[in-house]
Amino acid sequence: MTLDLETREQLVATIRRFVDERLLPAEAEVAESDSIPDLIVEEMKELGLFGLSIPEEFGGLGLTMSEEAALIFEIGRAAPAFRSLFATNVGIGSQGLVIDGTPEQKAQYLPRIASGELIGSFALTEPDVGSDAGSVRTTALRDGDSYILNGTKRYITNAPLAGLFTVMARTDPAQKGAQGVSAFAVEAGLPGLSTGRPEKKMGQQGAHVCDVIFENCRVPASALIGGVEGMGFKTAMKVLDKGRLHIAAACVGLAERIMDDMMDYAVTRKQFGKPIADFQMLQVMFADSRAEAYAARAMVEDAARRRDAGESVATLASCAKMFASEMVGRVADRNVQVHGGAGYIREYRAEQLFRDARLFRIYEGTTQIQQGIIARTMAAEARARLGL
Ligand code: COS
Repeated sequence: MTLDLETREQLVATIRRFVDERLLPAEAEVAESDSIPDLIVEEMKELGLFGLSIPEEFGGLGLTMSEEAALIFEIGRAAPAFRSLFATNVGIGSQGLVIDGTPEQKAQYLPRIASGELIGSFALTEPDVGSDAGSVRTTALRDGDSYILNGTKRYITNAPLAGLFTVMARTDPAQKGAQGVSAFAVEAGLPGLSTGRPEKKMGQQGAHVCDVIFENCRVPASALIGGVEGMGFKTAMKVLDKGRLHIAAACVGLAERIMDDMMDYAVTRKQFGKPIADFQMLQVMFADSRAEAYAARAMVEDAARRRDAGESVATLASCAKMFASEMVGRVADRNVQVHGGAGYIREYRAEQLFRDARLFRIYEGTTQIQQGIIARTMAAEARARLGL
């Protein structure tokens, strides 16, 4: 859906108000209790946040990537744990079905994912398979009208709450690489499927990750996403292309919020008889932060617009994710520095946001993986130019 400008602005304003009035005041409690209050979760559902990217025919808002990014810039201003709760439904936990699912699979799951009744989760990473996503070891072997899954998935966001997993598993053990991997929509609660203990993390308290373990877990053959074996790695890559843009937008939102915190502190805190905002060495940090966040915002907006226009944006999504996640890391670090001693103290939030931001450079593909994707595209383009 392409919203008219007024509706889009209203939606953005509604989300901004929700962030200011409901999420920011709850941040400390969420960090302390490691959970998001039920009332806030209900409000998120009512706002349609779980279904931002799900087509309208399945009950979602059917937003374009540009519209989704505009909202994520706003939500991203709050501690990332809030966004994490619904982000798998908007991104990696639903898009396998949206992009490659059969009509039956979409009808079966997307309405409940859009409403937030079902939490979707994306199970790619394994104990021995991280960046090298084509080497998935979990197996899904055909047995009559079923597949039998065996293996362990690791660091799976929202797995403790999930009702549906998009699971990448090897259907053809003879194929060692990406070609032997298929994607499955696997419902929680099946015999042979269990989840591990939620991990204790560096930051983002309130968001939960754990192992997902398959022990002779029988799933119906109809769970094979798209109904075609061997397409799972490509499905995962397409999902991640979109996911990386979403993450980049979240980084922009968080950086903009951190800059607000930084400047509020800098104009009120006085040293040597004047606000520390007046000191040139700090001004360098402010200006660099503003310019870098603006650049990241422009990258996300451009890549999102191109994706909406039908262009392939895999490389641009990697550029945006790499730049924006590194950028928010620098901004979060400068904020700690500007706060001085207070930057190390829990009450001031600077240290929490610094820890929260650290994950962005890692998940949905590390900075080094993004660099590899970008560089390899550049080399392919050069070879094509030179006819090599
Ligand atoms: N969209 C569609 N298809 C894609 C694609 C994309 N973005 N990227 C790759 N493919 C296709 C390729 O075209 C190739 O197809 P063919 O076999 O038909 O030629 C196939 O997928 C295999 O691709 P490739 O050879 O590039 O795979 P690699 O094993 O070299 O892996 C990287 C590529 C490293 C980019 C991939 O493994 C990756 O993204 N790793 C990071 C994983 C990640 O983000 N993990 C985070 C956990 S999820 S939160």
